[in-house]
Amino acid sequence: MAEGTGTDKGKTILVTGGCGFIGSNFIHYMLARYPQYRIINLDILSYCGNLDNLCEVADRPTVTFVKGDIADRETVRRILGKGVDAIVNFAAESHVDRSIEDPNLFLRTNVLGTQVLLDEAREAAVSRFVQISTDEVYGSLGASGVFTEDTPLKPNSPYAASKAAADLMVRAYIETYGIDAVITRCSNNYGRYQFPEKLIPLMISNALEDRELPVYGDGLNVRDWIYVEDHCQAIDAILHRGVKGEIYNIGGASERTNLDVVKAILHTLGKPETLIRFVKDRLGHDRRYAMDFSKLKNELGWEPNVTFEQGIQQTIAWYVEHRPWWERIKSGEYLEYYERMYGNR
Ligand code: NAD
Ligand code: TDX
Repeated sequence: MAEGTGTDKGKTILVTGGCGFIGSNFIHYMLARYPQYRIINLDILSYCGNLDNLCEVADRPTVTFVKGDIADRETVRRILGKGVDAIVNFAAESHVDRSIEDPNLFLRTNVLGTQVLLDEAREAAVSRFVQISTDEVYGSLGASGVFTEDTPLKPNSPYAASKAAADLMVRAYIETYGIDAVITRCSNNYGRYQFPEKLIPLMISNALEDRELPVYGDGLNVRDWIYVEDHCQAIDAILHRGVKGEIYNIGGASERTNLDVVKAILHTLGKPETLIRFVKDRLGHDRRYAMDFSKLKNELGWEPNVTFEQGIQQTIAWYVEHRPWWERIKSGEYLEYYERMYGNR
């Protein structure tokens, strides 16, 4: 899908899961970068979907919010019937620990929801479908090596398996029906609006409250951290210039152990390392992820701009300055608000 020029009326993009962490950052990014585009945000407002993430742009005439389920065919059909140029599918159950507790919803949303979107995109002849996948589909690395787009899929958690299944469904729709789709596989994101059940916002907010910081196992698991704005830029490049049927790895070139991340947060906030508490390890805990994103760099000219040291400082500053945002979540107040606004969630 070519970029809209300054003179055309712009494209209409359906963003699913736009009230979550990466989806909301992507909507902010797209509104700033392509003011002529129209964005339709389809989000079920699950426990982590938060309209607060978009309150600054809620009044924009170019953004429409639809509360609904990607697995609800009628809703998806109604939206696509209005004329949509591209779909960027962020909507998902995204937390590994929750998938270990109960995989059911992960299959429904991540696999069946994606399949409904693919079906309806095919029916409506949508020009581009971007499936937002994850590095976790490749499984776990030892001390050396990197994931390339050709690394076999070996998901270890129910979450990762559901994302891998969705990727295979996207592939099947490309091969069987010829739909124009691409798959992105990104490493661990961090930045503003991330739900405080994930490592970085949980640790920042716990440290600010002088609560213990629960580190799983020995704390030496390694993740490749990418600043969310860099991820949004990569998706922009792939949405507009990615080649039909291709998979693109996205990474931050910032491998850190969990312990290093937690210590950096404590150090910046001037809090003692005695707040760290080693707890029981996650079941099936992947040891290390590392991404080779040279395909995206060589073919579409993308690479990350923000170093981990810059990004973590900006992120910590945001959570310090936006304490009411995460306090409302941690207290459950925002869920009560949505129940009043939108009824049974
Ligand atoms: P998130 O959990 O913060 O947001 C998910 C959003 O999807 C929420 O707003 C939620 O309400 C919505 N949603 C859930 N079920 C839905 C349904 N049935 N219909 C419509 N909306 C629904 O997740 P995130 O961290 O922003 O991740 C977004 C996507 O990026 C996911 O697909 C995830 O697998 C992928 N991803 C995330 C990371 C990361 O580090 N966070 C890394 C790589 C890939
Ligand atoms: O309390 C914690 N203590 C801890 O040690 C939590 C929540 C996590 N961890 C560890 C587990 C992981 O090794 O920190 C690391 C990061 O954990 P998460 O933030 O839960 O992320 P991860 O499991 O790596 O998955 C994330 O990146 C890939 C996203 O949640 C996924 O949606 C994405 O696909």
